[in-house]
Amino acid sequence: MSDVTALYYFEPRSDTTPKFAAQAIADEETTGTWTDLTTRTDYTKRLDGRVESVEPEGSGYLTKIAYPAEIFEPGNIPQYLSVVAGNLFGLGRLNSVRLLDIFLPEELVRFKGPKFGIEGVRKLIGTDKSRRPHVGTIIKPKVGLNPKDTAEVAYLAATGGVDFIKDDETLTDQAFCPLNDRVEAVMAGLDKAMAETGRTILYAANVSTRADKIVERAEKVIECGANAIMVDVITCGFSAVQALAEEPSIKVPVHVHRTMHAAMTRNKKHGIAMRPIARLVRMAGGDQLHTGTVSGKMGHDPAELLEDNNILKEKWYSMKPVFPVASGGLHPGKVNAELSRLGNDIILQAGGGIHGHPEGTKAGAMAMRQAVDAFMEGVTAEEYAKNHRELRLALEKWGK
Ligand code: RUB
Repeated sequence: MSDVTALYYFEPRSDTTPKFAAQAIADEETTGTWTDLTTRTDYTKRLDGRVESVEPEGSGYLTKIAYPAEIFEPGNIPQYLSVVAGNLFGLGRLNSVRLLDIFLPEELVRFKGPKFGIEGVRKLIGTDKSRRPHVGTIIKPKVGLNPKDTAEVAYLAATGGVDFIKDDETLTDQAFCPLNDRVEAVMAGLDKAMAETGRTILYAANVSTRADKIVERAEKVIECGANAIMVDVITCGFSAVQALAEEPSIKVPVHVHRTMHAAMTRNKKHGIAMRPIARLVRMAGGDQLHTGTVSGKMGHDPAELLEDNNILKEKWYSMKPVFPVASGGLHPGKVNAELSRLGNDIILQAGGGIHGHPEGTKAGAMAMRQAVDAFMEGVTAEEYAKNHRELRLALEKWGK
């Protein structure tokens, strides 16, 4: 089996050479420690990490470290992370270190991956022929609505044209909006919308909770009618995504949100980039994953984002591609910028950009869809807005 390679950016402490700092990572994560060991016998030395390269990059260095595959337990993502993204972040010899990517041999990528993936989700929605981008919404306000009002907002968004509706990350099973009641109410609203429009609209109920309850919670919401589920991968863990995706009784797409990710991903010098997270979510079986926008409200690096989305979509052993989700501060005026950079295999999600429309949720959903239609027809949003009132009102409120 070939080695696992990890790519890091790092800045060494002023009294440490770059080579020594990189070696400290390789040692810490394999057979070594800060001193010689009497217990490091010859037969353990085959499991030593190796510094493959150290090259200057900006104000620091890039290093590739090879870890022998034998130190990984196949299928155990938490264990993979404790090697490639473990104690190294706290090493005093490094002022900062950021995991940029990981390259795993096939034997360590023997995961089922997404059950649905891009094609499976497209088939459910009915866009496998048109190939148009999907439009989703997050019910807003993110918390506060009761099940009846949540269902009404979902119904309006659905009849306005969204393909996908999700709970916000802070909404789980609070007393003001009990989860199962919410799912039953929302799905009744969506059934009505589906009967009226003939379209399937997915609703991902947020099942994020403690490890020992999450599968049970997902099974219950599916029993209540949910046709998708949502989980927060950083707060619940990769194991939660895997448990949900690999559970045979769960036959709906798994939407993966990433709240808290920026604590790791945002700092360019320290932490974990989105790329390894994207790879692991694909392995764990997420069908849709938030990766960011090129023009939205969250910090973003378009070059990194494009490559992250590529990691989700490119051929990777036998695993299906994951649908990337662009979300955060989007509105109809930003659709063209997003689609021109991100392509058609994307879910554009707008919360405020739909429910904040001057004429309400339904008009907001219509405006988002009109902006997507304009893009598909190769027309600017301004041009399209001349004959589409909802889009015009959105552009007047938010601009481009
Ligand atoms: C967006 C929203 C999402 C964030 C997550 O709401 O609720 O949770 O986009 O960010 P709005 P990311 O459309 O009102 O801004 O997708 O970057 O993880």
